Amino acid sequence: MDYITNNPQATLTDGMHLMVDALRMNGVDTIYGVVGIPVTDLARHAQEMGIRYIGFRHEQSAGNAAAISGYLTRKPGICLTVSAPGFLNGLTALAAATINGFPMIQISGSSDRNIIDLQQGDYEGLDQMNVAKPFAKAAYRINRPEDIAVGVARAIRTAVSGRPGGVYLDITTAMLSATMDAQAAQASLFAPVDPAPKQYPCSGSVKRALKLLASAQKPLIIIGKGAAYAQAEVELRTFVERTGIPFLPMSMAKGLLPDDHPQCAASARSLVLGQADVVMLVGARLNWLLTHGKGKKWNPAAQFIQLDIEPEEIDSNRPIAAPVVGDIVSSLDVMIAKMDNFNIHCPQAWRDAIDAVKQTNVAKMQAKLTTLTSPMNYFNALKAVSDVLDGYKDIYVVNEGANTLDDTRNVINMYRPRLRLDCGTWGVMGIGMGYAIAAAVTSGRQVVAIEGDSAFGFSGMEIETICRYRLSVTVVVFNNGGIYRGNDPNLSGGADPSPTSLTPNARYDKLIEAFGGTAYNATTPDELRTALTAALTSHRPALINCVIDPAVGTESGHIGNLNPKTVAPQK
Ligand code: ADP
Ligand code: TPW
Ligand code: MG
Repeated sequence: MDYITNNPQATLTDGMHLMVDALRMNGVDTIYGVVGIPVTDLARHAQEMGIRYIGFRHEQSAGNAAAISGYLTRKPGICLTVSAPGFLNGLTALAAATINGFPMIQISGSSDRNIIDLQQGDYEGLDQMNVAKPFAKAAYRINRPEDIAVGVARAIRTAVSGRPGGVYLDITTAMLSATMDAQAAQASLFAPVDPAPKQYPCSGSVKRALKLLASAQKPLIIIGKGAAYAQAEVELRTFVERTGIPFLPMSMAKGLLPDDHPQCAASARSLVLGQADVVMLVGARLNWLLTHGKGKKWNPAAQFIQLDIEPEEIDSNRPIAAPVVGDIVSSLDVMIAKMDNFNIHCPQAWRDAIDAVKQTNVAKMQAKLTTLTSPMNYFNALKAVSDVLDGYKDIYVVNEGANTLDDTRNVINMYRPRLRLDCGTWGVMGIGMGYAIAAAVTSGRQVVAIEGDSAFGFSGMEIETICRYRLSVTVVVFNNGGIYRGNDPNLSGGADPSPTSLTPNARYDKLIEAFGGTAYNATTPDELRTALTAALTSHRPALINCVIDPAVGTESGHIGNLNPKTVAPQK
């Protein structure tokens, strides 16, 4: 199969072999995918040439794996899919990656253009590139082996430059088998130079921002996953500690500075949002997660500084008094260099007010965590998880669900950058196993995935993938028998389960036994602590079914207010 690439005498190569050469030249070391016509040989050959191929059970999980690998490594994660249905299965992950600002490339085989364009009904025929366009940062198609080098380079540069995102790269069946001169093919290959260049902010914008910050009585820094992606932890720590300003981490930015940092205001969130007079956003958008920077959660007189690489983001929801457009590391570098010219500080009264609220809220939380119930609730179960994870500060924590998501975010402290991976900007269910797999594959480290029982179901079959590749992943299923709750009635009084119900008393642990992983069932915090400790010590794939009271969840977790308000029709 590989005679052309390995034989310098050969005069011809083809699109499939050259595609692998181009990926290797660009440093691609892993492909996440599902094979079939027309990409099976491509995956085989990539593996043969030293690229790790991780085969999934569903393309959406492969796409999620590629997306989070892009977030973690700043190199685009590669997802390989077959035509039409495989492509569409992966597209959800590509769209979510674009929304989250994660660099990935979905490479999909596609069928015969002549047949597709005349809509004559090809095997798995779909006009994929045009379908992908609205869901991706960009979509490109390679029609000739001669264009592979440029096509791959273009996909990489687009994925990682500016605000990162998902790129769709269409490779046609005809292109994969089309031949070209092998020497010319090798000569055509290149890797893009500096695909994500530093972007310094202009000095006027930095001065404007520092001046505004110096005028604040109640300053606040909000850190988003853009800062985590930018790997700005060193600069951020310098800036935060030298100014003394409190900070609030967005979900995936937890750990960029440790959650137990004295300036962390996470447990006084309502206070700081409600009172801050100057807010500096660092790689965080004013989207729904921050109620668009307006409304009753915010001080109406607050003024904003925003550090972002994407100029169009500025003013997207409300006026920004001091935009700083550039990459976060460069922007913070310049701000740090210039900060001594401004009297930036944090008034003691503001710190004291925050500390007082923190103390009260931490005490309230402590009481919840230590109150035992039978069955367990989210808080006493999470206390058990937290007790164990405090000894594993380098572990990845993947997290999805509603109550399981919100309560875990609040209870489980993060101490290191980029270790918390969750549903992200869209609040997507189904990222769990894909993210867990890629975190384990890219780092070689341990992963714990804390999953609502509903959330787990979206990617649950990938536990077979976890077992097949013997990844050190422990899945903890918070099993309350449903979406939000397991005890909702069917309003008709009929026999069918309610829309939010799942099987009561399901044993998710039994699933992993089928594939040789280790199964645990935990009904008390002590059992959970013991099971999680054993699972992590073993370094083997494991699943803990964690039995949670079906009655304790809240509708939609912390965002029940987003449900449409309806009234029953008058009878
Ligand atoms: P969160 O959900 O944590 O609030 P968002 O995803 O809403 O964070 O915002 C991340 C922001 O960070 C985006 O607006 C994106 O353009 C920006 N961003 C991403 N990478 C960089 C970077 N290297 N430098 C500057 N801004 C970045
Ligand atoms: C792709 C809607 C939001 S949260 C959730 C669903 C289905 C599951 C909540 O139940 P879970 O957690 O996981 O058991 P818990 O602890 O509250 O019981 N489809 C997609 N994404 C979303 N967000 C939904 C549906 C949803
Ligand atoms: Mg549930």
